[in-house]
Amino acid sequence: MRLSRTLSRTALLTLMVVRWSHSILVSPQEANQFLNRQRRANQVFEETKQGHLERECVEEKCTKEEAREVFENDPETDYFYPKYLDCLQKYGDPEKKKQDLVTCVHNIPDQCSPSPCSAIGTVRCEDKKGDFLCHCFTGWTGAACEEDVNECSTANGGCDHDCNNTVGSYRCSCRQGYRLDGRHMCRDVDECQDNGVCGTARCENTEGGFNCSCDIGYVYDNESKSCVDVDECEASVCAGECLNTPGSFRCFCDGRLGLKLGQDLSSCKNITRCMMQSPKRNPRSLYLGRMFSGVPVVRLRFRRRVHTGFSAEFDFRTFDREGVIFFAGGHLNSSWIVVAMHRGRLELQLKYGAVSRVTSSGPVVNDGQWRKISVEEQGRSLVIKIDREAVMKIAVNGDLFTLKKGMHELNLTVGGVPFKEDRLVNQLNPRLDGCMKDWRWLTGEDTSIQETIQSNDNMQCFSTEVPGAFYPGAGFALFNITYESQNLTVQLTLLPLSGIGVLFALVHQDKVPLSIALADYNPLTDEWRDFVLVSVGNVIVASSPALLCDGQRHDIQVTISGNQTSLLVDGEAGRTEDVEVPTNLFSHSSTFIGGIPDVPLVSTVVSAPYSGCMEDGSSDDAQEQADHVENHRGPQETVQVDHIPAAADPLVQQVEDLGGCSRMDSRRRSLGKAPPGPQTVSSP
Ligand SMILES: *[C@@H]1O[C@H](CO)[C@@H](O)[C@H](O)[C@H]1NC(C)=O
Ligand SMILES: *[C@@H]1O[C@H](CO)[C@@H](O)[C@H](O)[C@H]1NC(C)=O
Ligand SMILES: *[C@@H]1O[C@H](CO)[C@@H](O)[C@H](O)[C@H]1NC(C)=O
Ligand SMILES: *[C@@H]1O[C@H](CO)[C@@H](O)[C@H](O)[C@H]1NC(C)=O
Ligand SMILES: *[C@@H]1O[C@H](CO)[C@@H](O)[C@H](O)[C@H]1NC(C)=O
Ligand SMILES: *[C@@H]1O[C@H](CO)[C@@H](O)[C@H](O)[C@H]1NC(C)=O
Ligand SMILES: *[C@@H]1O[C@H](CO)[C@@H](O)[C@H](O)[C@H]1NC(C)=O
Ligand SMILES: *[C@@H]1O[C@H](CO)[C@@H](O)[C@H](O)[C@H]1NC(C)=O
Ligand SMILES: *[C@@H]1O[C@H](CO)[C@@H](O)[C@H](O)[C@H]1NC(C)=O
Ligand SMILES: [Ca+2]
Ligand SMILES: [Ca+2]
Ligand SMILES: [Ca+2]
Repeated sequence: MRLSRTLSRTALLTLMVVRWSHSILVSPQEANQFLNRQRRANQVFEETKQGHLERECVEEKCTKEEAREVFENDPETDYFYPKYLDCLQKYGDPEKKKQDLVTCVHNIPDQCSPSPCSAIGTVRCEDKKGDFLCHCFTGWTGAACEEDVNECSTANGGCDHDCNNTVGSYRCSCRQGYRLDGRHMCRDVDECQDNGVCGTARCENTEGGFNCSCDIGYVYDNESKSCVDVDECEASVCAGECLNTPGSFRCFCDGRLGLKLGQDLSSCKNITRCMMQSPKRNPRSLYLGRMFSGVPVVRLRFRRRVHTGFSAEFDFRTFDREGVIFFAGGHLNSSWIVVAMHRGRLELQLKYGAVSRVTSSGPVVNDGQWRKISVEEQGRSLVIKIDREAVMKIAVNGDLFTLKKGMHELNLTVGGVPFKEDRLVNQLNPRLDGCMKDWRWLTGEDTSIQETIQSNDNMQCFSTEVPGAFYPGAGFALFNITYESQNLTVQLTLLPLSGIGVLFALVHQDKVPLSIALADYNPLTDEWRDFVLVSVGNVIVASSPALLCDGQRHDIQVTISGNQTSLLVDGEAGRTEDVEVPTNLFSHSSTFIGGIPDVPLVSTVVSAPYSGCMEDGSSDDAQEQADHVENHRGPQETVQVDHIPAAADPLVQQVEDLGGCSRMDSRRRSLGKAPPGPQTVSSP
């Protein structure tokens, strides 16, 4: 057939029919059916015309008029006839090559044979009267359907994103992050479906992309495909020191400079005392422990024209076990007596010329109770009474007074001796943390000493009885305690003046393996309120919210026993975290009370020195304790099992003024600054 000549099967197979807003891919079968329908309608007319032409112009030679009868129109006749004459000329002898002539003539009137239409863009070539019409597939245009339609030039070809014109068609494409849905629509690709796209980070699908995100404090690293910690400390986020932590950071302010962390967790603020005033003092009392090194707090000199015996009477109270109450007499080589506390009892040391003697007798009196003590020369005896009951009666041979230019002279010092303490008959630490009131020296009223004390707060005792040492909020006490067991109990009784401060700390090199402190912020729970914190380094092990700065005494007990840490504040158990305490470091650590030394700020939670009264008692296991104490204190001392560090000598005490709480252990010695000189008062 002729049509099959013009429309090759291979061309059909490649054709695609594209319509305006939606496209149809026409299968070869569908295309064939469509073309066959068109062909059948044409065929009827064509075949009639061909028969006619055969008869009129092939079997015999026709004139132009005869030809017009076949075509029934002029344009086709005009088109046909000259070409007919050419055929005759070419294949003129009808007898010889009839078939060639037949073919030549038959082909003349069909302008679609051969087809002038583009093979690829044409559905069908329609033969017209002396003309032809190419019917184009969608996507093609032009007289011969040879021209591609640029679909993209109109409304972007209906494409969501990009339109790419192609020969005979067009193609929509999508920008990165999208994929084609159908032929025109672009849909977001859910990249998170691919599990590896963000590695270990969180994947969030977004329109046109995706986001690998991390928790606050972390940033996504697209190289390792993971979340990495932000080192906030690289930017100066802290007014004080900065510690970077996984996912966060912590600021530390130097408590040793009086600073604490502000509520914004980055600025530093001044530490203020919660109790603006020190505990009330009794202006009619004399505090004996004010001087660190045990020099006297009061010096008196008596001159009498008439000889009298020595007598002294006073009320006295102490928790201290050791120290000088008073000295009376002349110079070192003449006669003198010292009344002291030793191992909790009264002790009399005396020197009359060449004779030295030490006597100790009576009950234990360092229980914090007031006692009336009197010392009196009666004839050739010295009688010492406690609460009017004689506890010592010692025969003496000599006079405590020295006759100088007709005057009987006597020196009297309180709270210390007027010479070096190593000249005492029986060695003891002269500093006595005790309180005296209602004193009568040599029966005389002394108004000048009363006036001096009343005008000087530091010379007075606190009126409330608070056992323990006074920590003024500067410095610390350092003890040499050997922890032989890894079980530890620390017992503290305190009356704080500030809600922030280190109570107890074990320090090993730059580390603080254990600390007990008061704080106004708990970094673990992020709570701003008063806390007792037990920490290992800067990690909280136990905590207890407790308002301790209320003018009352409070008890804190921390026990570390095997794996267990417990915190009791006034008997109430605190919250304990599941943190292992490095008990193996205890034996290598130094014990600091009331503050920490110059360790890095970030190595512990609280660095501020404690301010207030504190009585400390910490121990390792009781049996260990006893052994340790005996080694430490020498065989002649008794062992006080419930009070180990308090019984030990501090090596360094960087506390400026320890006047205060009613008990200050006498064995504490100052290796720090020398205290100011004693108050000297003369009496007639
Ligand atoms: C458009 O399509 C042609 C043929 O498929 C391709 O070669 C060309 O890269 C495409 N251009 C764009 C911009 O997509
Ligand atoms: C990814 O998420 C972060 C945090 O939610 C946001 O700041 C950022 O703009 C997001 N990026 C993209 C590309 O969505
Ligand atoms: C990581 O991100 C940066 C900038 O955002 C980019 O220049 C780099 O090519 C990305 N690397 C990878 C592995 O994706
Ligand atoms: C903090 O104390 C310092 C000195 O002790 C003082 O100069 C400063 O003004 C105080 N700051 C505040 C906010 O009280
Ligand atoms: C009393 O002490 C002063 C100064 O310490 C000294 O000069 C004086 O000699 C002492 N008196 C007696 C009687 O020893
Ligand atoms: C005390 O006696 C010693 C010798 O026993 C003597 O060297 C010293 O100078 C005397 N001191 C006084 C103050 O008399
Ligand atoms: C601490 O005590 C131990 C044993 O009691 C002793 O060996 C050591 O020398 C002491 N250290 C100091 C600095 O006193
Ligand atoms: C520490 O205490 C635990 C529990 O009370 C006990 O089992 C353990 O034996 C103690 N360890 C030492 C060394 O005393
Ligand atoms: C500490 O506790 C853990 C489990 O809670 C246990 O496995 C471990 O043996 C304990 N260690 C000690 C020294 O008790
Ligand atoms: Ca096109
Ligand atoms: Ca996406
Ligand atoms: Ca961080």
